[in-house]
Amino acid sequence: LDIAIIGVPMDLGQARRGVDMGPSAIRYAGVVERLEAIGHEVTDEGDIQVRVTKSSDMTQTNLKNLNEVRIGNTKLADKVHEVVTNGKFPLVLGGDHSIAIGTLAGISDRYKNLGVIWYDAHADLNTDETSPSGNIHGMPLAVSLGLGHDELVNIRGFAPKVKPENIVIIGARSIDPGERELIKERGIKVYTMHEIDRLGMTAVVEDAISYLKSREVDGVHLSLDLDGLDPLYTPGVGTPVPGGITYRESHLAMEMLEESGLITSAEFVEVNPILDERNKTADVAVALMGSLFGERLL
Ligand code: DIR
Ligand code: MN
Ligand code: MN
Ligand code: MN
Repeated sequence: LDIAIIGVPMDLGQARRGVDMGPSAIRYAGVVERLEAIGHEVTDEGDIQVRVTKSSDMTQTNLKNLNEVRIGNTKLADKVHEVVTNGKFPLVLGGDHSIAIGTLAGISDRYKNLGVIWYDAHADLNTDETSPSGNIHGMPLAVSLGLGHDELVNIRGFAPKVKPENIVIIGARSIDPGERELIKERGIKVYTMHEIDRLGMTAVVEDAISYLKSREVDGVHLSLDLDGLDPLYTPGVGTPVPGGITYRESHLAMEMLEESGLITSAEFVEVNPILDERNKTADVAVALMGSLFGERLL
């Protein structure tokens, strides 16, 4: 593959500082070298500029940092679109999960029937009306469905970016009331920790793959929030939730996704080195990328 790495030092979609250093931590953990060793062509496109000086929030809204989150995501969307248009595989490094708004906006006019795998402890399906926190990192999947604040929904001038029936959530264990309603109303496919415990990760990923194939998707974006894993393995995240996916299950999932040949773009988000233990979370992110991009022991 021809992989283009894009860093997004975004920390304005949630309340804890430090997640803007995620892209640096992941680079420090050796992402470029790791993917090159597999045999891929890797270009580091650098970071998207996020914090803008003299930006004021003119909009009446309960969403935190709406203006800067919108501007950062607009820049990211344009960059991702450029990379995809040039035939490269976008690998986006976060930053908080609000950046999925820009990533999906950039990909989705190339893939008209895009599938999305959302690997996360959370559903990220809140809107400006349902959000208990006002944090935009809890909203990107809803925004991509065309739900929520207009300024986020309409990035790159079209909406929605994704169809609800093309979404698969894996690892959910913290879902807010408004999100639960939306999941039921739109029939979004969710494998909670219950299904992972009960069926095992192999069956869950097999099922997710055949579901997306039955939807006849023309590409699949993997959006991996490191808090999808148990905080035992990825302590460097802003909103850890106990009872999560293990390190081995996550490698297995990545290997199965690689074998499926379905994945056409990916992002790894919510790495916060300030909250981490010796860059453990970034190391796990890079190890999982190894599996996702075809690293094998033998
Ligand atoms: C919560 C937390 N559902 C919210 N969301 C998080 O604020 O909307 N997403 N942490 O990753
Ligand atoms: Mn998330
Ligand atoms: Mn285009
Ligand atoms: Mn999460």
